[in-house]
Amino acid sequence: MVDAPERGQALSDHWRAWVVDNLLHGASRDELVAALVAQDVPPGLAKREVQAIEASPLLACCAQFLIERERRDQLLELLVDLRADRPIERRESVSADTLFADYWATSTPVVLTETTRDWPARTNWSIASFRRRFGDVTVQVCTRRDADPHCDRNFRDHFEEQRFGDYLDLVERPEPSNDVYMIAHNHTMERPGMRSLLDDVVMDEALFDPAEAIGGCTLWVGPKGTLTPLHHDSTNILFCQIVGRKKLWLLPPWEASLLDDARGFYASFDASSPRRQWPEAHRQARVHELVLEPGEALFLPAGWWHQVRALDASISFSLLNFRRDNRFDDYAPGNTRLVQAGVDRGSP
Ligand SMILES: O=C(O)CCC(=O)C(=O)O
Repeated sequence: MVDAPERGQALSDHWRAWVVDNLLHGASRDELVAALVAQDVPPGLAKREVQAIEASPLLACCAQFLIERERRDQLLELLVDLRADRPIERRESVSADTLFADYWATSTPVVLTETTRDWPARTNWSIASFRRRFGDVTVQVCTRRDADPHCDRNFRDHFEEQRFGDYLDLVERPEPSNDVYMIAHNHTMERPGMRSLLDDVVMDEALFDPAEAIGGCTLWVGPKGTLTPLHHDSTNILFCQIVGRKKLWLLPPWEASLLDDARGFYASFDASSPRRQWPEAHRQARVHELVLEPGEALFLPAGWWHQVRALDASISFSLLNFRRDNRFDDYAPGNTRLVQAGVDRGSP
C-alpha cells in the first residue's frame, strides 16, 4: 500500500492514478468502486471519484495515447515475431551493395570474418608496436572508471591526458581492469600524431568515404576486462576487432521493453548478469551473444543495443564514414522531450 486512499473528502493522487490506470486497462466502474471500498473508502466517495474520472477529458486524452501506443506495440511485436530466431550471420565479407541492401536497410547485424584480412593493421598493430610508434604522443584516455558506476555516461569527467606509452603500460597489465579505457570519445584518430594509423586500414571505397575518415573512424584501446555497458548508438558502425578478443551481447531495437527505462543511450541493466537478476520486464528479451576474434568485424546497425567486454588486452577500430547518410540523431528513445523535462514516471 503506497498511501491511504482517502485524503479528506477526496482520493489521494496515487489512488486517482490507480483508477485511471485500471480504467484504461479495462476494469469496470463497479470493480473499481468495490476495490476502493475494500480499502475502507466510503462507498459514496468511491463512486463519485470513479464517475468523475470516467467523465474527465483527461481520461479520454490518456486513452487516445494508449490506443496509439498499443498500435505501435503491435507493429513491434509483428517485427519481433517475424525475426524471432534469426541468429547473427557470419560471412567472410560482402560487397558494398549487399551490405547496404541486405544488412543496413534491414537493420541486421552481420559478422564479417575476412573483411580486414588485407589490412596492414593486422600485422602492424600490437601494444608493443603502438608503444614504439606512438609512445611519446600525448593522448586522452578515460581513467578512474571504477569509482563511478556511470563512468560511460559521465565520460567527460574521466578524461585525462597521458603519454601513450605510459597508458600502454597499464593496458598490458595481466590482471583484468575496467579502470582505464581509451574510448571513441577520446578522439584519438583526430590527433595529428596518430593519423598514420589510417595508412594501415584498407577501406572499401564503395562502402566508405576516405575523405571522411578523420572524425569518421574511432580507436578503442584497453586492457583485458574493459566493459562498455548496454547501450545503443544512433549511427551504423563497422566495428573491427584487430587485437585481442571481445565478447558482445546484442539486442535489437525492437525489444521494446528496453525503451521504457532507457536513460540517454543506456539501458538499465547488465546483459552479462544472470537473467534472473534483470528487471522483470526484460527477462524474455532475446539476446545474441558472440565473441569477435582478432581480425573479425561486426556490422552493427543504428539502434541495436550492445554491451562489450574485452577478453584480452584489445585494439578495436570502428568505421562510421559510410557512403550513406549515417546520422540517425532523432533516434533517442531514452532522451525524449518529456524525459528531458523530467515528467517520466519511470525517471530514477
Ligand atoms: O568496444 C567497446 O568497448 C565498445 C564499442 C562500442 O560500444 C561502440 O563501438 O559503439
